[in-house]
This record gives sequence, structure tokens and C-alpha cells, in this order.
Amino acid sequence: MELSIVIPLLNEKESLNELYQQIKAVVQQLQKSYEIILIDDGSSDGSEKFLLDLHEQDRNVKIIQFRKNYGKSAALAEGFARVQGEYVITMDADLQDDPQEIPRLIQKLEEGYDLVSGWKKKRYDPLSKRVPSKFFNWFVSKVAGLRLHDFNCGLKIYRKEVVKIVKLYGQLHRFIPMLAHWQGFRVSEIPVQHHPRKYGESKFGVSRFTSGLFDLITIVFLSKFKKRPLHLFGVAGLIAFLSGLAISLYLTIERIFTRSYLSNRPILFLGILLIIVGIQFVSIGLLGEMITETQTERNGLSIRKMIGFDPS
Ligand SMILES: Nc1nc2c(ncn2[C@@H]2O[C@H](COP(=O)(O)OP(=O)(O)O)[C@@H](O)[C@H]2O)c(=O)[nH]1
Ligand SMILES: [Mg+2]
Repeated sequence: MELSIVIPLLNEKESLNELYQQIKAVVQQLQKSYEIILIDDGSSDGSEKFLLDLHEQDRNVKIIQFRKNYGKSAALAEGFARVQGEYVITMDADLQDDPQEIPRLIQKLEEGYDLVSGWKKKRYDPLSKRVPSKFFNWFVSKVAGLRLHDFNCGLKIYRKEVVKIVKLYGQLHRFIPMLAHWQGFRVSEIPVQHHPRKYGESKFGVSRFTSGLFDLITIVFLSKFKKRPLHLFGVAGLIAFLSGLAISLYLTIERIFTRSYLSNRPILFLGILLIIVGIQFVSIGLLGEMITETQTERNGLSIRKMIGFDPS
């Protein structure tokens, strides 16, 4: 199998037929063997029925149907677990991504990348979405150490290894290029054609900002400090503890030598607070170290090739 096209969807009934026709035209032109995996994430608009009929007509179409809505990341993760193609393409189901871009994505991948992301250079979404998105992409670029214009474009191509290794949950689909980059995969992007939404409405509201932020904090923490949590909490704890200690010492010395009263020194409370917080941070860090210590998970090395070993 050469191509796997993975499409997570939620209530996109009106778009599905057009989407299928467009994809089919493109892959037939390419003359590659393919599968189209559609993940119906608890749709309630009759998308399910259409998908089942489609599978009856075309056995290259495979369907995963969730009983309820688990979110786009979960849908992608389930699709990724099943793909067989050497190249995996993801796209949105709402016709905003253009299947015509698939040959260009393949071409770029074959220049020697593991992941090529689409970049909606001219984007047909409301301003309320484009502006925060600019900021998001700038911020994630900084954190990731990888400059991309559009981390969260639905249209992307991957080599199979990438989707089998990168773990998705929560809202992590927004950060796939970052996760892949951190695993040592070679990531690039090309500008792609984008279209306005033709049918239905956008499925992501304001909650995209908070959930995106929390997921970002989690992965930065997990990827940088999972194996050494004390290095994060210990530093903060030490700074707090030493500052608190300095304040308390100063007050003590002052009290002994000048007979001044502590009752009118509000900074006393800061000193106490910092000492306690400092001790707590260090303790949390040590607890974290204990949890890490007991994890049996392998070293988590990302290996590109092993040559000359017997298959085991
Ligand atoms: N599996 C799954 N797909 C979803 C969910 N929400 C949206 N999608 C799909 O993700 C794609 C992009 O969603 P859309 O609402 O167009 O987001 P926007 O383009 O950022 O406004 C579409 O194909 C949706 O059907 C969800 O909860 N689960
Ligand atoms: Mg959309």
C-alpha cells in the first residue's frame, strides 16, 4: 500500500461526497495504491449512513466509527494506528483543504523530509480566527524551535514511521509538527490552496484557546522535564527558599541588635511564605523523580535506522 488518506470528521454530511470524488480523481491520476480511512467521531447528522454506503461501493474506503465524540486528536490517533500506506496524508473533511495539493506534498516529502505540513498562506477563515492563529503559530514556533507558519493545517503528509511514533491525545493534533521535530524527524512546509467553508459550520469555538494552552504547557513540561522533574521544581524551590531564608535572617539579626519589633514588619510574612513554598517545590520535584524512577518505559530513543541486525 502506497498512500493512506486519513480524514477525521464530525457532522460533515454535505461535504463527504464531493470530498470523496475529489480525492479519488487525484489518487487515480497518481496511479498509486491507496486507502481512505474516514473516522466518524460520533456524528449525528447522518454522516455515518453515507460512509457505510460509500464503503459498499469502494473497498478502498475504510470507516472507523466512534460511539461518541472523542475529539480530533483521538480520531487521528485511531486512524494512524490502522494505516498501512508508506505515505500518510491527513486532511479536513469540510472541503477547505484541497486534495489537488497531494502530488505537491508527495514531491516535497521525497526531497528528504519525514513530515510536510500545508501552510494556508491565503486563508479563507474569519478574522477572529486568523489573528489568534498568527499569534499561536509564532508562539509555538518559539517553544518548538521550529519555524512553521501553520502548525495546525489539516492537510499534511507523513512517512509512516512518524504517525506510528508520535502519540496524540487531548488537543495535541495542533502540535504534531513540533512533536515530530522533537523526535528528530525532518519537518517542512509548503503553501497550499485553502477554500472557504462551503457547508456546515466550524466545530471549534473559543475553547480552542484554553485547551491549546494547557496542552502546550503539558507537552513542554513532559518533553523537557519528564525524566528530571527536580530540575524544574528544584530550581524554583531553591530560589524561593533561599530568598525566604535571607529575609528571615535579616529580620532576626535586626531584632537581636536593634531591639526593633517584628509586629510592624510585613515582610516577615513574605519570608515565611517563601520558605514554605520553597520546601514544597523541592518536595514536589522529589516526588516527581520517584514517579519517573518507577516508570518502566524504555529510554525513549528515536532511532532512524538500524543496519545489519537480524530481524527479531
Ligand atoms: N474526529 C473529529 N473531527 C472533528 C472534530 N471537530 C472537528 N472535526 C473535523 O476537523 C476538521 C476541521 O474542523 P473545522 O470545524 O473545519 O475547524 P476549522 O477549519 O479550524 O474551523 C473537519 O474535518 C471536522 O469535521 C471532532 O470533535 N472530532
Ligand atoms: Mg474547517
